[in-house]
Amino acid sequence: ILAILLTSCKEKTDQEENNTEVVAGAEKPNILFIMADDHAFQAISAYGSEISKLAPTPNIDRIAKNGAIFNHTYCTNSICGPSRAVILTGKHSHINGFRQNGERFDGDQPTLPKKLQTLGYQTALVGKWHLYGYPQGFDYWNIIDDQGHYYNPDFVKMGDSIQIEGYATDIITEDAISWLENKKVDNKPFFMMLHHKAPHRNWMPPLRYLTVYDSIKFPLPDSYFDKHESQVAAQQQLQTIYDDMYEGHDLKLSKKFASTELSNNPWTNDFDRMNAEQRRIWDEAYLPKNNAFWEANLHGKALDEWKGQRYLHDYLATVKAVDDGVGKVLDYLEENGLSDNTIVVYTSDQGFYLGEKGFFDKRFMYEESFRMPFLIQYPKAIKPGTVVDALTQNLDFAQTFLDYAGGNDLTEGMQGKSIKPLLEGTVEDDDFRDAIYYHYYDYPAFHMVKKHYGVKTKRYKLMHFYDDIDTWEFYDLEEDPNELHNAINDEDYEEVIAKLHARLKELQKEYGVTEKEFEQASEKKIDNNFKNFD
Ligand code: SGN
Ligand code: CA
Repeated sequence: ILAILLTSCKEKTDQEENNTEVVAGAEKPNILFIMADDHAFQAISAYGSEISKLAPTPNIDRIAKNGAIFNHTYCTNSICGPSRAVILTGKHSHINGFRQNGERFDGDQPTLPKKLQTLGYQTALVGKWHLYGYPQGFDYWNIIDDQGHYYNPDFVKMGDSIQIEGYATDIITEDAISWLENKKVDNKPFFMMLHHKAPHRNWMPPLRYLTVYDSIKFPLPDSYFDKHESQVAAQQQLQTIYDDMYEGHDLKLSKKFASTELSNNPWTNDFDRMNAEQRRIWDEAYLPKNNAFWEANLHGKALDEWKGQRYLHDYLATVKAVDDGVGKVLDYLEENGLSDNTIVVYTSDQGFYLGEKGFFDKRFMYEESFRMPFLIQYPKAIKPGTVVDALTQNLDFAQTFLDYAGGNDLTEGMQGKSIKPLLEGTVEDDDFRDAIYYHYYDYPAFHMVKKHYGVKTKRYKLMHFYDDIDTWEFYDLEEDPNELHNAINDEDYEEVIAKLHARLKELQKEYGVTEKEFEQASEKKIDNNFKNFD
């Protein structure tokens, strides 16, 4: 009898296990998409740069440890609104219609959150939006108004304008967690877009980190003083740290010794909106540093290097708060038993310069601004410590999430590819994609980076700057990883360049690029606010 009982008991357990497996297999994963604004991969320690070793991001790194890190994820158009529109639609800028900042996103078109809703998801968006017009496809949304502010920022919450006291990164994190906590329909899977404002310009750290890296001297990139001799468009940009930053607004420098009044500060509202206590703590932290600056009486190269240091200190301190926020959200998922069945992504809307070529900002198809950090965990299906070297793009995100959510039949018209097979090991990295297409349109605009488009393979890059110039650039990234020597006229590469030209044409055809794309797109701009404010 005992034997029979034991056998039947065992059978039951096996059956139960099988049942759980069936249910687990059918269960749709939650998706938590965390995206920062202008977060350079060089400032994430999982990517291993020297700078990030001195200013580590242990919580963002947790995602790579728990899951996978992508080394070759790129945007299609390195600028905020357009990148976000690509992520929402899975379509290139010329198809989704949002080519440059300041345009209005056509929210009536099909988007990822709308499709996930039809698959039974509850959806939420917290933080930066920057597509103008109210978001569609979200059951809950609370967006920062336009670019927003670091201190006491304005939000638009489900249509109502509100100002929230505090620091943007912390507010966004708290609001996201509070939505997770209070979700009305608990048996539905969730899709949340958690979009930080930080570490966007003007890099204002939280009060707790105003002096956090003061004892550290960060290495400036070797190309910090590069003069872009073979690069006409780079010669004409306005995003060089030591030429184009505003001493007050960007570098938080005082007008003179012993003063807390900021030097050149065209957008006073970033500081003026701090309350008296916040401003007191801020001034207490910056006054001694600014005094030390004035006492040092720096000129020339030393002054330029000081600017690079101040920039890195502030930028990385804002990153540290983002990392805290990621830690809080991961802890929340773990403590509430949600971790196993939740896909967590960490990325940025584009890359960013931390002094490479002397630059800040983004826009160029050069690696630092073109490449995005991309880390993903899904304990149920992704092996911890996975490294992916395939060429992937923000164009792929929508299809990837739909794939995981069981929505492969909802991808019509999308132009990317799900990366799920890469994570499951059913497609080899090198077989995923041989080349990617890029097109940047936002000119004339802030920083005056010329319009350009191009093609990139793992090893080579070909780009064409057009509109009021007509120059081609070519790089062999194995030989010249920092892209300092435009080799377009190098005869040794004639054949390679010809092949890239042909591949570029093919990609343009495949993605539906027409001649129209190369006409002036400026007339569509509604935000004309790009002049240099000197
Ligand atoms: C602001 C910044 C620019 C930045 C654009 C676009 N100036 O205008 O430096 O390039 O946003 O950034 S600021 O001093 O006002 O911050 S994006 O990430 O939104 O595309
Ligand atoms: Ca951005």
